[in-house]
Amino acid sequence: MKNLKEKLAAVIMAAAAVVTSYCYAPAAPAVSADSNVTFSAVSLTSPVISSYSATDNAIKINWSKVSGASGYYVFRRNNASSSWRWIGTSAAANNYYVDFNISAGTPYQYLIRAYNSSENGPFSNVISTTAKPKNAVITGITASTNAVKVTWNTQTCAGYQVYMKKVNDASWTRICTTENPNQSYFVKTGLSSGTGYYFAVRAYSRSATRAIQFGGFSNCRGITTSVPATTPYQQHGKLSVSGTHIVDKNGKIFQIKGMSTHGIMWEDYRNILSYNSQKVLRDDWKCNTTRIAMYTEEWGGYTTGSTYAAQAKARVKAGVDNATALGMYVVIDWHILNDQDPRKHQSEAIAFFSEMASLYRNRDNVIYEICNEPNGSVNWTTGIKSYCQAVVAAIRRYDSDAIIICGTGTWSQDIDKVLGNRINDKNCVYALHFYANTHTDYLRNRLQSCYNSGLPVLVSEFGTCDSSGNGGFNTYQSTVWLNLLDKLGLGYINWSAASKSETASAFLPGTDLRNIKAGESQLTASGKFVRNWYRTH
Ligand code: IDC
Repeated sequence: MKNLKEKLAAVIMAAAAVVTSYCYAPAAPAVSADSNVTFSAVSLTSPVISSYSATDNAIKINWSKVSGASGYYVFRRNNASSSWRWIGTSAAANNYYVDFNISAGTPYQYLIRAYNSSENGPFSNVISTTAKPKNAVITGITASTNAVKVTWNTQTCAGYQVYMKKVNDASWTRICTTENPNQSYFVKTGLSSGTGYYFAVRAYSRSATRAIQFGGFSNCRGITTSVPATTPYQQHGKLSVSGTHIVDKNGKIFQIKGMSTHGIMWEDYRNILSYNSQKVLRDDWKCNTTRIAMYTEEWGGYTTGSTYAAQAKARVKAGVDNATALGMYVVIDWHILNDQDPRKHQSEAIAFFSEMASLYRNRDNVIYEICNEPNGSVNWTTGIKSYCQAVVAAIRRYDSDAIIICGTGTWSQDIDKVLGNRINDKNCVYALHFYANTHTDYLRNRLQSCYNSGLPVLVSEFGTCDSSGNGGFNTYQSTVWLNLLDKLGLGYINWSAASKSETASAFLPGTDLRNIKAGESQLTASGKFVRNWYRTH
């Protein structure tokens, strides 16, 4: 801000200049003031413009007084190729002139000459000046994990400087100078994640001699870089079915890889659902999914009495909460087996899944498996499909798009019976279960042909051994299976993250499932094989 006196002086000078220009327009230099202009018989000397100062709305030039002067004519041009214009007159008492008739951020050159009643003195030197640019204003700021983009409004100027400091830093660092008046943003890369940074911008202008005038600093804007997505759910988000695949929020094929509990009502096998143990499965095993096997009939299963039902539900919820806290996908498995025909407990299943779906309608990491393994005489067309339709409809009343896994006949092996006869629902997948030492090429061929026909299949349970769950650990057949599933981009979940003394168990008998350790020390042969596969595929 100019002080009042100067402003007043300028107004008076401007008025005087207008008046003078009507009655007496002093001659401007005809040629470049840089060349030698000589005058004959002069007594006034050439003034010297010694300095200038600028704001964004005024330029003040200062000179040494010339003796005998009655005043000074002030001339201005924009640049060497434009012509000089007389812009005002300054009184003899003054040795400065304030030019308010300027644009921010714009360069100007000035010269003056003294005059008195008998002559116009010689021209002064030329001074190259520039008005300060107006202050840039930061209008936007966005951050990724390691970069920040700062956006500002452009000004009339020569370029911009961007300054940054970390949240607790005392001083600012210049991180960018750009000689481009049209540049309106800068992206600072190489930042730390989860860290706060402040930014400020200023424009600068340049005189004809390239001397700089800085505009004031913009507003200061701060932002915290984001923390990288680390959990499976943060990375992949809501899942859906696309063609034969489960895809993630970005539409990319997503392979479910995880461990199934043993029955959560048996002994202490539910303990694997603790936060600690799930975290080990996520971080050390590289599992993205946990399957909670809630038996319906065996061993205090869900349908064996209200006390058992309440206990089972509480265990399911605790498991879902821990998996959710860890950003893992979680399958709620209505684990029919003895019951054979899913219709046997259809009304309980509808009530259970209605409750789960209304509870978890906003948890996009929750997946419903509505009948583990139908078996016996029931097949897809004679009962499984109608059951699935009824349970899917019950879930869809609350949750319109969660992934639902439909079991298939013969312990979830008859996926071929579903071909051409699917549930009318875009996010249903069909279960194929295999035990590597029992189910070999014929079942793989069935999978391949169903896949080729466009059926979305998920291996929601597999074992590395006999279908009994005990004996016959088979790394060769397990490897052939898992290679095929990887090749097709299909997911798989291993039976089981238990410590029961049987081949399918991943943990040695006696392992504290509530606090499993990373590494192999507690693992069976099957556990070592599966963990290693998950870590390397
Ligand atoms: C098995 C358990 C075993 C338990 C039995 C109960 O491993 O400890 O005694 O269930 O009937 C499946 C089933 C799964 C079986 C598993 C192994 O989904 O419940 O677990 N299996 O037999 N289908 C094929 C194999």
